Amino acid sequence: MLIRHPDDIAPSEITPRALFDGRRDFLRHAGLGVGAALLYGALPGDAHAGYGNPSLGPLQKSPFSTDEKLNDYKDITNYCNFYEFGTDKTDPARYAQRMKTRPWTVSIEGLVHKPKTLAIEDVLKLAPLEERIYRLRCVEAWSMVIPWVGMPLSALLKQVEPLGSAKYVEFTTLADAKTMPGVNSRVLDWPYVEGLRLDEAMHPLTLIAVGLYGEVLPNQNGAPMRLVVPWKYGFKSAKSIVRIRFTDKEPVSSWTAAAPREYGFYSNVNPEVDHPRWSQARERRLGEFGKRKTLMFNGYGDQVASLYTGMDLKKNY
Ligand SMILES: Nc1nc2c(c(=O)[nH]1)N[C@H]1C(S)=C(S)[C@@H](COP(=O)(O)O)O[C@H]1N2
Ligand SMILES: [Mo]
Repeated sequence: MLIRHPDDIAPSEITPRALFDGRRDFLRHAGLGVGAALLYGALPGDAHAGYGNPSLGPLQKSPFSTDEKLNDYKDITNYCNFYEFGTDKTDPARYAQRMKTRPWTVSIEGLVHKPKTLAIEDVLKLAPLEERIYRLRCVEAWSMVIPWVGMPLSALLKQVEPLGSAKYVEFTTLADAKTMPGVNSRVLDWPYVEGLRLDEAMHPLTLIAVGLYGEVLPNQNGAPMRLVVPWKYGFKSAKSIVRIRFTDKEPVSSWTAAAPREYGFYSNVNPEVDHPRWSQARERRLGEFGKRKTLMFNGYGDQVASLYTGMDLKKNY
């Protein structure tokens, strides 16, 4: 699998947007769905590119992808939560260009045999890059369908050989007051921290995303690497990760620290457990009028419900 780096890609290689959109429409109208997309994806030179960032293609297609209509690149990159840049949805698009994503390292440490600090270039070489089309469901009751590019988080975690005593994984993200204006405000305790149970972290659906729409991840979506945990509320998917730590204690995430009654450790998408201040039964898909029903585990129950057998999900919200 050839992984190309931003500098290797000539502007002439970038597929114009119309071509990409045209192909998607063709597939949808022909009713061919994911099967045909698999074939197309295997063709050399296929790249869902053309929005401005360097292409990451060619990409493997994932059987875990949904075939729902994708949200526009514009919505995905201009309607963001990244409080380090401000709390308005458009703040990240406006200010995140200041963040420096090269050089970038992530340290993987804690209860492991072989702690490591990896440069982002080395992370990109750990596994073939895949396209994963996932639903993202924010706790604020909106949702999107996003064509991520990434690799299973497990590919990264295996590098350090976790100890038997490791039960949880904690993610810490960048907090640089010089380039991130929101870090000077008190909305959250910085740096942003999130956590998963080890089995959730190792689950094949759990993704380290490095791109979207076939291109390098825009800064506002968490460049150069962010977590994507599609069956949990969006805030579990930490952006711009700098440290991953294995622990034997449940990590305290920033949102839980800020409001423990509102944001629990698990934060699995669950239409039956309301946020104390609003319902989680329905959601608005960006670009649609009206609301649709929220699905248990955001629709990923077949794959993940077994992680929680015997647990009371009203208590473990
Ligand atoms: N570092 C960091 N990561 C973060 C956040 C944040 O404020 N800071 N917001 C979270 C929330 S609430 C959501 S819904 C998703 C949004 O991801 P997107 O903007 O790429 O759609 O990022 C999550 N990751
Ligand atoms: Mo969110």
